[in-house]
Amino acid sequence: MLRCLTAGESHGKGLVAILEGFPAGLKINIDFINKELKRRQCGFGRGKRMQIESDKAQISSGLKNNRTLGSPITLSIRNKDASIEKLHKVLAARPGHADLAGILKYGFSDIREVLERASARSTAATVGIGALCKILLNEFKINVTSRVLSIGGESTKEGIIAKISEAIEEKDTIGGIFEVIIKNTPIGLGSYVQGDRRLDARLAAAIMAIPGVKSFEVGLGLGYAVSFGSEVHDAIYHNKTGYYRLTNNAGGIEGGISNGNAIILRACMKPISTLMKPLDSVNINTKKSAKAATERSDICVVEAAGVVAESAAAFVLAQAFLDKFGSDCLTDIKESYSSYLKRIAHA
Ligand code: EPS
Repeated sequence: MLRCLTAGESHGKGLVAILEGFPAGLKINIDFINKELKRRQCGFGRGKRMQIESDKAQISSGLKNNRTLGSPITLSIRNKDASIEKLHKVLAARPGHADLAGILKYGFSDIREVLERASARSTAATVGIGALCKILLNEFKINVTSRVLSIGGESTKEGIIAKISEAIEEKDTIGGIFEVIIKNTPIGLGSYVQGDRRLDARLAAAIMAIPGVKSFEVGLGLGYAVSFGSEVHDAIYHNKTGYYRLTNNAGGIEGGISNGNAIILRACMKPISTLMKPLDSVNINTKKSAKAATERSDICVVEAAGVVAESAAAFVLAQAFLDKFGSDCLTDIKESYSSYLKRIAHA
């Protein structure tokens, strides 16, 4: 089974990711990975850290002549700002972040020791892993993209820019909704036989694991709550090319299994917790009222969250794909995939 672990603090030496269970024989283009890392740093409203870091991936295992060996792939991203030992103590928890729960859970007396790992900086490693998975999925013409649907309730370009500008003006932050679209997924990834094998359950966990994401839906999502079944379930037809639907309210997944339609996911990224006009908080030493800590941060990260969510989804799709078609060697996987497609074409 495809597994991954990430490690690293926002101002430590850097971020590390290990991807285990990836097939042998795949050519890896490091430039593509670095382009994905660059995409993560973009977006109107991103913070000053993005001008400091030019995230580049180093791969130190699992490849020979840029081709995978089937052994664990170690990817690292160095931090230019590696000032963790010199940074000041943080004593007033930021409402909305892991600060207060974190120091109580781990017994810290400095919130810095929470925020270093809780920071969204960790998503650079997620994107490194996701880029490797996108290269694999691309071999089977499966592609993953994202788009911003709305920011602060605005969905036109002008409205979005105005809303983020207003947040900048007001020293505030703003969130919004992004969508992830996965095309050319075959029927049959995931399964109904066990909750943790349902593809939508795995995608939900992966997207909700992105710092700041507060809601997740597939296809019509909450729209199902206000509809009759006859209005929303996607009727099934068949012609010489096989089964097809005229609608995709299910967002490409039924019963925990991909149904061959585009997988459509939507999620809400909350306004960043660090506010330059901080909210009321408490000094964890004196227990006296204090304004929350203000750290260098972002105004709006919805676009970046969409890029991170692409990677999180790509990992889940690669995992489900390798579960179904094998994970040792790219040539065998291609053969297994093509015989499966032949079988279901005539089913
Ligand atoms: C981020 C890096 C962090 C934050 C931000 C996102 O770097 P620094 O703390 O040095 O500025 O800017 O983290 C958050 C918004 C958050 O809420 O944790 C990044 O690389 O995406």
